Amino acid sequence: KVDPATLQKLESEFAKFCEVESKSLLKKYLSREVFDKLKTKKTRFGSSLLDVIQSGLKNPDSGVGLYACDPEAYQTFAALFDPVIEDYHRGFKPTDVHPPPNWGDPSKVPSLDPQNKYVISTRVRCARSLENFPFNPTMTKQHYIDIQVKISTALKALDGELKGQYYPLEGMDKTTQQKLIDDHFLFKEGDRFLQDARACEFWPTGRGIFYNDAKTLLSWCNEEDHMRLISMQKGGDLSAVYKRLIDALTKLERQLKFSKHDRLGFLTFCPTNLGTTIRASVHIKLPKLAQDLAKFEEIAGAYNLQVRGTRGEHSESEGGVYDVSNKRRMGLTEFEALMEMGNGIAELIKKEESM
Ligand code: ADP
Ligand code: CIR
Repeated sequence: KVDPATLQKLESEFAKFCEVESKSLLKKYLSREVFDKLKTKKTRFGSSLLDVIQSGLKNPDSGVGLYACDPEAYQTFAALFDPVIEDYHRGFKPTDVHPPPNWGDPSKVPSLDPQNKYVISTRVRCARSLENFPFNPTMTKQHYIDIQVKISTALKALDGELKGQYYPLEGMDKTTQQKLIDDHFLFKEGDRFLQDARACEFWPTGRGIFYNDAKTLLSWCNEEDHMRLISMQKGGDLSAVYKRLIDALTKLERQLKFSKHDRLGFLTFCPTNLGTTIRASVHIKLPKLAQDLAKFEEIAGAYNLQVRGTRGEHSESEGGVYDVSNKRRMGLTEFEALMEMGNGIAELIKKEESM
């Protein structure tokens, strides 16, 4: 049971949140009824509802506003997570089961922009958690260190085009770090949504980045998730980007055991990343469509696409460049998630050309 001080804090924070305006899914689904049902619950890791919702309470401009403080949170706080998951992943119901992994045939993926007119670069990433480790807010300093050893060791086994090196954030000079961020290779530092979810403890311990010489295969260690694997390159060759991700992941799977849930698929810290965990994106310039951002977002939304700024989530567009990706990651296969982006981008380009 939750201790009286936490319960009191939950009650007062919830009362305040009821007065605040917010478009977040937390606001939409944390009714008094759901709150009362969950406020005294605790997971085996000792996490309470406060640990799940604290980021969204402090940041009313969140899109979502909740995180799974530990792997059990999805079960314990299902009354809140389930409707958020159903809303974000476009109709994935509490009775639905995420399909088994299916990467399809990467050679069947068409090029996004054969004339090289609109697409600047293409990126596909996935997220993985390591089995038997908790998530950020419940991780000790030793967990961060142990995960970094496991992941950097596994990455060392990659060879050929995939061969690269792991660079811990600890000891990296600020200029190098900033250049990697500016070039879209490295995660940013000081994300307030993650900080307020207590996902940045012991920073920079255990955090780091792996990349090959060409910086076309990258991996992030212990940022939002234990591991992110990223394949990216200039231009619109989605097939090549996707194939590289599959090759690297297949090799890593031989050495690392990843957390997978019977119903939810691969487990991640943020409910938006569950299931396939795939975010396939392009950096794209569509000057006519982008003239009216609200309209652009509405059209993209009709193809289940999400629009982000040039530096990713919660950033603005720079020089007319947008990051457009598949929004849902659950209730469909990896191949379908990828093609959702591919097909949607083809439609957006058609629309741009007809304007
Ligand atoms: P994610 O959680 O998917 O990694 P973010 O929105 O945090 O997403 O973005 C991470 C980084 O990846 C940012 O620097 C962003 O600009 C970069 N990025 C995303 N898509 C592309 C792309 N198609 N080409 C180049 N950089 C990209
Ligand atoms: C928010 O609610 O805006 C942040 N907590 C981020 C949510 C989405 N995160 C993601 O797609 N990885």
